[in-house]
Amino acid sequence: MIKYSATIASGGTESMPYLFKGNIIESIETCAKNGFDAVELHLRKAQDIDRVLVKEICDKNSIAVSTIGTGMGYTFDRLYLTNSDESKRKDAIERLKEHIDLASFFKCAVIIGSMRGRLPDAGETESALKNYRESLMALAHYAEKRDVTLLIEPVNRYESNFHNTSIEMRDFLKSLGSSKLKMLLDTFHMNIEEFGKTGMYDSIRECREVLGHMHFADSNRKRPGAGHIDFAGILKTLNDIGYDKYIALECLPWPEPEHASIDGLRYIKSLGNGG
Ligand code: LER
Ligand code: MN
Repeated sequence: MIKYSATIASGGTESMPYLFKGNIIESIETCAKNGFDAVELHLRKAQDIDRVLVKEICDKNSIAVSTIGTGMGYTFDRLYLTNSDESKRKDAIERLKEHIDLASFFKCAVIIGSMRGRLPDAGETESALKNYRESLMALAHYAEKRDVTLLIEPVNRYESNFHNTSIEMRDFLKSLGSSKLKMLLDTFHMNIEEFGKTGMYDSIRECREVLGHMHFADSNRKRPGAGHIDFAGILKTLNDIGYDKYIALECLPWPEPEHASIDGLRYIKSLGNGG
């Protein structure tokens, strides 16, 4: 059965698509009260939270941690895996290893989206891709030993300039051949990058073997139902392929966090299995 998660962050700017920003403990309690099965924790650093306390609060409120989001490591600290500067690339790998350790504690998965980085606009593309591939393999080996899944996310062309589509990402992940490397599909990015009218559905079908997580946001990055993405069609496709993992609402807290989370969840649930 599909489970629902809400994005919560220890900080972040207004434009970041996390439902709740600020006090993690209060956010967990609110998400549990409002019917979410889990929270997706977006952290700049693994050390930003008291993991024992967070686990205690989750257990007390019967809510899980589905995933750890790492994008703030890129936004605030410019840490990324395609970096040609070896020492900075190592810092990015170390930061992600700390997230993997935290995920092993919560028995959840780690997202690598923005921290993939970009390829240089001219020259050095091959070496940046090589750095990226090697970094990801090192992280996959680290994650395999800790039984943690890494969710690699295609993001749209305005945020990165490689592996923007699901098929490119699927083929790349298959070429790496680690059972702990899975793909995260985000409807906001898919709406920009996938091909044709049925592109989003076809992509989900084509990627079913590697699909490990979903982010739901509407075309305007507001909660599902606030834009023009056909979530009934997406839910139907997910049900057709037997998807039984998490859907996390990674969307703007518009008009305010509680309204957005309650309304977004109610809207998706009202669509059932998409008909
Ligand atoms: C960024 O746009 C995004 O969708 C995040 O999930 C990536 O870390
Ligand atoms: Mn996302």
